[in-house]
Amino acid sequence: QLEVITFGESMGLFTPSGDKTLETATQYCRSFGGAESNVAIGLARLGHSVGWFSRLGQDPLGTSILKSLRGENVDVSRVQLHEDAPTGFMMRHIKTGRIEVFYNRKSSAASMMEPSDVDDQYIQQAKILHITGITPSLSLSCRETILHAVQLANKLNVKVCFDPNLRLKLWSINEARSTLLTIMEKVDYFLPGLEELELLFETKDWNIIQDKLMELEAISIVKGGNGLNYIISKEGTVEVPYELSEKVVDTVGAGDAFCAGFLSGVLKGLPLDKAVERAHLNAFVVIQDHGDWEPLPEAKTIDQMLSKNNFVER
Ligand code: KDG
Repeated sequence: QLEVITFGESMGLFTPSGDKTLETATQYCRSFGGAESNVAIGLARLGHSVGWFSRLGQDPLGTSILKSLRGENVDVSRVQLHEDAPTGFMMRHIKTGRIEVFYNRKSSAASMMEPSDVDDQYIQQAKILHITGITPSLSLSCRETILHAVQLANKLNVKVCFDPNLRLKLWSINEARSTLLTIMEKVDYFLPGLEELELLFETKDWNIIQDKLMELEAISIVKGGNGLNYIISKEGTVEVPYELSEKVVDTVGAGDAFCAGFLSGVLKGLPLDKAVERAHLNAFVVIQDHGDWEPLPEAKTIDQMLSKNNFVER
């Protein structure tokens, strides 16, 4: 029995070591990244049972991603390794807040996912299916796979959590808009950032944005980015204030950490504002260190932060 199932592309991640650019660096740190597998690791570290599936190439990047996720206690029993398509990779350089990303993921194994990759029995056992808007941008068959998975989860009464994760390097805003707006109508939890909403709804008017979210069946959790997160449902808007971090090292992966913390709160049966508080704390920890998933905290750390105990390791 798994509490959460998620799927999407994970890729090798190369980051220049030292202060060089993607083009001039000769030494790179290798890790991996993928929004959904980041969420899976986050949930596993918080003590939840979670499965992630995808297609990976039968190559060193693919097998190392598989082993790392298995080592993080993520169920990878439905992952397929393919000999005829490679694991994608990305190169990323973060300098004074500016993020430069290069993707090499066209025709990757993951981009070949098909609706038949979604195993009904596997999904049926879960309480929540977590998806992101990256997957439908990868290929037509990935778009069909996401729509099929959402439809299946709706039919099986499995709740769906959706982070739009708008990636304009992967598709145009018009393509993204039509697909993501369709998906958001069919989910239970919608976790966008404020900027993403402004782009998707083509307005910066917060009142219009709130009205549009209130029309949805979903409960929306909006990452405000300004010391306030918002819970928006048919009943209205609840503001959940949070403390801004003084130390920001690397914000990549913060959204995934937020999703993992939120879902953990929901699975624990907490009121939504408490789940959002956990979401924020999870992200708060992640932005203070390097790596998309490496700094994700264990449940113990979050509990200590919540109980305001001094965090003394020894
Ligand atoms: O959410 C963090 C992601 O940006 C990263 O891990 C890679 O999934 C990724 C993507 O497609 O950008």
